[in-house]
Amino acid sequence: MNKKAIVFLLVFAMVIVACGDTTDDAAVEATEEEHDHEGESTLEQVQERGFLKCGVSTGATGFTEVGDDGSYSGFDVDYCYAVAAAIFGDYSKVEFKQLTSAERFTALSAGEIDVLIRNTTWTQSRDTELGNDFGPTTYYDGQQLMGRVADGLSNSSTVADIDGLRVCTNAGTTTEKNITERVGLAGGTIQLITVEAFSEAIDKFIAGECDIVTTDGSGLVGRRAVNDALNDWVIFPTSPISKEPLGPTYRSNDSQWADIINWTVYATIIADEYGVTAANVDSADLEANPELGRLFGANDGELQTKMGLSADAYYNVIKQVGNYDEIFSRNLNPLGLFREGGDNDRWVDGGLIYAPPAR
Ligand SMILES: N[C@@H](CCC(=O)N[C@@H](CS)C(=O)NCC(=O)O)C(=O)O
Repeated sequence: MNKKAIVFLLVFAMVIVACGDTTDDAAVEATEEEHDHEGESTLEQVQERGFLKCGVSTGATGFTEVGDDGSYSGFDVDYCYAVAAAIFGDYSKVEFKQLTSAERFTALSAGEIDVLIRNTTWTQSRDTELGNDFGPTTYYDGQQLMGRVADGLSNSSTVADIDGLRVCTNAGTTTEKNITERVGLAGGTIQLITVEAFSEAIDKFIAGECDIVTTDGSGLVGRRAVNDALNDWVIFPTSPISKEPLGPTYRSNDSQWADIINWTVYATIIADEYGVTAANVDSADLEANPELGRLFGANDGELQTKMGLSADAYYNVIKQVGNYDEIFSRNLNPLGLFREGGDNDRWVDGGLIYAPPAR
């Protein structure tokens, strides 16, 4: 530990004693580590450490799942793997940190993680007040509600139909703010019950302790898909009550790091535009498609090396993790979530998934 770090820790310890407060060991360690690496870029810190620290959710079907063997999978998890593939040429060099909604931004600002990829909605206050910057939206979502047919609810119900009901969701989310605002506008009142992890909201829902659960539509579809108890539950309204653009989040004013994350996402989108997949990337015609050539390392890979990455960084992303469509399809199609005709379709097909040119 250098001198600065020791002084910092002493001052920090004095503040804690003075306030009679307790603190989170992990946050102290993370801050200590940050000070040890003062002057180093995020990329240098990650490269020196040898792995990426990626913040994911405590469990969101299709987005972050942990198998019995401790292995991670899901749409968000795949984007963590993609960033590791870009940096190390090895997608597996990731340490996942599961975070609840309420914990996520503190963990990011304390340096406990390098990037947050956790069904996180890009909002103005999170962008401007909380010290975050946001990468490209990887999944365009919107908030919906789930309730029981037995309570007279159907998929054509609206927020006006939940007056007087008990509504469960997790804390620290756009979800809790949106529902309160929308119910108020509809002239109703609800009893809002907030829990720490969304799985607790589902447990309460099943136990009959709440009449409605609400979160991003994908979260509801995911839970319903894997839970027999929820088969006769309906998701409404058909048009979501909010916009929830989900994507990677990182500390603000970290331009090189932002570029690395952003272009990892764009690389998966560009590869999808050309139909280049993990299986066929080695036979892609890079001369006939110069944009692909540049993305995959032509001209000594100057587009990538100028960002601090190896020339073949984005080739590795596609080879090891796949393009946007592969990532979407393998994780979300099994739940009944499809791109076709929706916001997550390619821009050329009427959707919003679009990348700037690799040039
Ligand atoms: N997109 C919203 C909601 C995010 C959220 O917490 N979603 C739930 C439902 S998918 C979740 O991830 N739960 C997992 C957890 O609580 O860790 C936000 O950014 O505030």
